[in-house]
Amino acid sequence: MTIIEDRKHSIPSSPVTTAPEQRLTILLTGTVSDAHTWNLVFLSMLLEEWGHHVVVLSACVPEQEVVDACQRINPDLIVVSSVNGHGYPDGLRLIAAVRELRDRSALPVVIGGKLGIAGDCDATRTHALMAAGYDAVFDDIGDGTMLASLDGFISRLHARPRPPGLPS
Ligand code: B12
Repeated sequence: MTIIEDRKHSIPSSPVTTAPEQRLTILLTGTVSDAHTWNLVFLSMLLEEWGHHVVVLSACVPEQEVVDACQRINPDLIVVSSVNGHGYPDGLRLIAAVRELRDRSALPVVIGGKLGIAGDCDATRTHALMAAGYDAVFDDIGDGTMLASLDGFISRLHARPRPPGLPS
């Protein structure tokens, strides 16, 4: 009960009146080895509450599936969630596959969760994830700030004009 109350206070309030031009299409995915799903359920509900359109690929998603979804959906942002402790190697493979899409070179991609086996991802690995192509790394170090940081990151993005024929 206490934990739920603590988390409630650390989550930014929901801008349910997000202006249409600020509404992002977000591709939310787990990583290839990660079977956890409540992280994805939680994040999808939160991002929707913040006013965005969320497409969820679920858990244990092969990199190619993320790449295919990226081509199909043309998201404004990819959010990768990993909590099983293998976020670093999984995350590196995933960002390498996404960054091979030359026409998506400017697509923002972030990763977060419980990224390291010991419960956190050390600074060297965080920098390696950034160097590999992530725009932000949100490691769950238990201080409850990561969701506010994600909110801050997203608020700096603006929905790009969408090519005709793609889902809004
Ligand atoms: C339930 C659970 C399971 C269930 C999952 C069922 C399901 N359908 O999801 C089962 C039993 C299947 C499971 C399996 C395993 N689990 Co497990 N599991 C948990 C448990 C108890 C709760 C996870 C949960 O649902 N939390 C609720 C969701 C809403 O929150 P969350 O996942 O913590 O995510 C939060 C943040 O991390 C953040 N977040 C997550 N992603 C992102 C992304 C971004 C961008 C941002 C900003 C934030 C963010 O937002 C969420 C809300 O705050 C945790 C321990 C715990 N108390 O957290 C262990 C835990 C995650 N599991 C763990 C492990 C090791 C495993 C196994 C490897 C165990 C094993 N030896 O088989 C396997 C993994 C198998 C695999 N292939 O992935 C470890 C991971 C250790 C680590 N990261 O260092 C944990 C932390 C337990 C522990 N303390 O050791 N698990």
